[in-house]
Amino acid sequence: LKRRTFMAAAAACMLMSPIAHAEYKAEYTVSTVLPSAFPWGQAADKWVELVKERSEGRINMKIYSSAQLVSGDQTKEFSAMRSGLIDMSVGSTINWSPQVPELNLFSLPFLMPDHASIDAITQGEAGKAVFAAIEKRGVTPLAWGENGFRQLSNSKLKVDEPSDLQGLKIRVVGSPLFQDTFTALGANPTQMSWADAKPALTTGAVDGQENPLSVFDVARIDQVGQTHLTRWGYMADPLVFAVSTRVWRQFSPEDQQLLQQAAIDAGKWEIEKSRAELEATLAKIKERGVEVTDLTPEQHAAFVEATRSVYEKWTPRIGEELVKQAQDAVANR
Ligand code: X2X
Repeated sequence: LKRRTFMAAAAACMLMSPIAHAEYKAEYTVSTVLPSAFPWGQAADKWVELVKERSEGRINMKIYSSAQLVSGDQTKEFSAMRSGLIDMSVGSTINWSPQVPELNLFSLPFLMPDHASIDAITQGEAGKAVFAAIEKRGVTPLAWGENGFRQLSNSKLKVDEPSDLQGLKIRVVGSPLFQDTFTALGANPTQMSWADAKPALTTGAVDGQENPLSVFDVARIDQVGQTHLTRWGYMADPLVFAVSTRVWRQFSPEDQQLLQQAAIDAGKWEIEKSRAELEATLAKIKERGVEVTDLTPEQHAAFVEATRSVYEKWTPRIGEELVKQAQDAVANR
């Protein structure tokens, strides 16, 4: 009898222990824009897999790609997470920048010349400041991933100087900074979601677009007439693994730690993988007959000069101090 009482007490204890957390949802929604065929989707897959494994099935996440939880409007993802409509996300800094102005940092033309610069920013003081800005707005950021350096494609001509862009209709993401950058270059930018981008390229409603090589490759942008590609690397969009703060608070400290470590590991894995694949991706794109243009230092300088006004206009909106921290990180990388 004594033994039985002990067992019952132990069982009751287990039920009440923080590990049981009966109030957890059966499944947490994870929003992404790009699905599993892309590095972005793979980053989310990895996170979900690691969390499931390490929590021994206690925490289950389900990915909804193509921004379907916000009807394809990727610029609404952050607000939906903040309000708790979406539990978690692996999202691009570009898509969240309308709600978090500091995220425009990464879109400043030619701020980051290489991968080491991205890392110097995200892994340093500037990265911490960016995470604090996200946190302040009701979303808890956990780790960094990478969509990548965005390269310019079009169906009309080889682009190696700003004047080549004169009058070209370019699809850009729904962020005002992009509108400014392409306007400064003399192009005719049109904001639209990713869902609308490929149809617009197909019909010729737009002449060009900008996205990382992996996106150009997997989405087969070459098949919709995009035969010219310029590797100008004018900006790169990191991905952020994040949880709605309302949802975050419901997890035990141990599980918060588990979720964050899994995001860090998934992000590192995805960043390494997507960088390692770049050369092969480039070769594949060339094999498909796309004309790939690299800029000479002089041509590069002309693009920097042509977009300087955008850099200057947006610096105060992002925050002078944050931009300075990022510039220092790049200089000292
Ligand atoms: O819409 C795009 O271009 C994409 C898929 O790269 C982003 O979501 C930023």
